[in-house]
Amino acid sequence: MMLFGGAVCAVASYGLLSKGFSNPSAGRERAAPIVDDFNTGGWRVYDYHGGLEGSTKNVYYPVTWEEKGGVNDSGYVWGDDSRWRIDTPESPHSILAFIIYRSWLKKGPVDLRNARLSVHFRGDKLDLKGSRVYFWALSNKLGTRWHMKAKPLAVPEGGWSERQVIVLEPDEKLWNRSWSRYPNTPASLDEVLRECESYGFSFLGFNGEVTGKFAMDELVIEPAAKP
Ligand SMILES: [Ca+2]
Repeated sequence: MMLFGGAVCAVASYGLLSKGFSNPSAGRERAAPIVDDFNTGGWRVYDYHGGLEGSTKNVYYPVTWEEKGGVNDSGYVWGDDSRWRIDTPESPHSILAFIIYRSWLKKGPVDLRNARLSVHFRGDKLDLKGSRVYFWALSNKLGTRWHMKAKPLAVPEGGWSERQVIVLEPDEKLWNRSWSRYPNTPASLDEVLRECESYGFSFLGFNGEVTGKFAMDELVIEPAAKP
């Protein structure tokens, strides 16, 4: 079953092709899946002003990479409260615990409309302070971030979650626009997902700064086929 052409070998080991990833769009153009197996690190943790009140400086700390201990004892990454900070310009306030810009990888924007995302999370002494974890997407050019509020993701304590799957449906009822650099002309969800330049996972709904260790592994994003 050749869902992704030449990239099929890269994802076959993740079991995607045999676990409900149907292929209703055979024959239509589909971008290669984005596979972060974290066997070489990557990603960062966002501290929106580095502790300097009034600063507009953005601080991105590297995640910690572990060679083993992830899913099937593979490599994985984690961040903790020594690196993240509550992002107060966001509504509601967020903590952008995991963040990546495509430009860091020297790659252009990606169309995430109707993409299928899967990921594993783990918490260790993670106190969510009543929050949950959500996927978010950003268009830097249009200066707008949306969070997929309808699809919170689980973070089990002391062990890895199952592979969690969400479909990034471009339906604004399922999302919350949490920030815009241009409040009078924020970008629509469709615009942000169509040319997504940055994405990641946030804590939302906390009653204080989330503390502890938050780990991620085997993130796979499969762009939808072009209509
Ligand atoms: Ca891994």
